[in-house]
Amino acid sequence: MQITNPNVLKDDYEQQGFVIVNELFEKGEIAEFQRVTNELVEQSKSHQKSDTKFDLEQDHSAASPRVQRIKIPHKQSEVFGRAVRNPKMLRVLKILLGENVRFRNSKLNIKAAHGGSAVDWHQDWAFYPHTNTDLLAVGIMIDDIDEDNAPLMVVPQSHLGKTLNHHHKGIFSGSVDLKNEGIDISAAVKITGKAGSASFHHVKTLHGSSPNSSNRTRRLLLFEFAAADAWPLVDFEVYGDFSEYKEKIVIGKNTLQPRCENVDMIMPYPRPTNPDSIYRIQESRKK
Ligand SMILES: O=C(O)CCC(=O)C(=O)O
Repeated sequence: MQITNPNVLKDDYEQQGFVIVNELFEKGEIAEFQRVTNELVEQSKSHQKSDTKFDLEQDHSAASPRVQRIKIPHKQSEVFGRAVRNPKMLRVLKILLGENVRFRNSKLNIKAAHGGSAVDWHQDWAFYPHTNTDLLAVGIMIDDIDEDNAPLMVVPQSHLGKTLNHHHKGIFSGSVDLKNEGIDISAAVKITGKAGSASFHHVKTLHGSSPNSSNRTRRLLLFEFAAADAWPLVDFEVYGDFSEYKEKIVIGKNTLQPRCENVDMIMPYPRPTNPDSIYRIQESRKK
């Protein structure tokens, strides 16, 4: 989709729980993202284990770096820091989230060719409930993504349904047991497009992705945003201290008056032993 008609974009998002905007970022911007991503992967060679900067695959080594996720890329590179306020993206955010919007956090998920871990089906809402559901994640394609290099998959209209159980044996596991929850994912849509294209998915939209069996890397930069009056109910520290919380306003202004919606939520507690990474959290269901 192109942003020719804001009402169509908003209606589509509200009805389906996601929209894709083709080539929102220009070729030059994407070339910068690719350059910086390559530099960060190069840096990962001196990291042996997952830490605050990187989640690493089991077979990661200096000779053959296998990064699962670059954590908080907006803090690791100015290029990503600036991208958080990209005017074309903010224009879309204003249409979808309104006059006052706050940036939450970022991550850059990498699925190396012939590998790359799956991300099991989940709703972001299970990880970070707020006082209302006006939150979304932007997925910016750093590579061309097609059906074969492990696209993000979303279940249309799932944001209109209930909050799903993301617990396993009483512990938060960050993933859904599809059978138990009676979920049919046959209607899932694969989010594909040229590098620079971006998807916007609602915080309650059920989504996931497979391992990458192709011979091409799949890199996806994710930025999370919230309406300014959606206050976090867990993990306030992700936003930083209160002055950073205010600085994270990217459109409009801050408010001290949360808007409280009557929405179902299940708190992501108790935490598993390694709560720092979605990959480690989701492993608990596979054990
Ligand atoms: O990288 C992907 O395909 C999935 C991203 C995602 O849902 C997440 O990291 O929470």
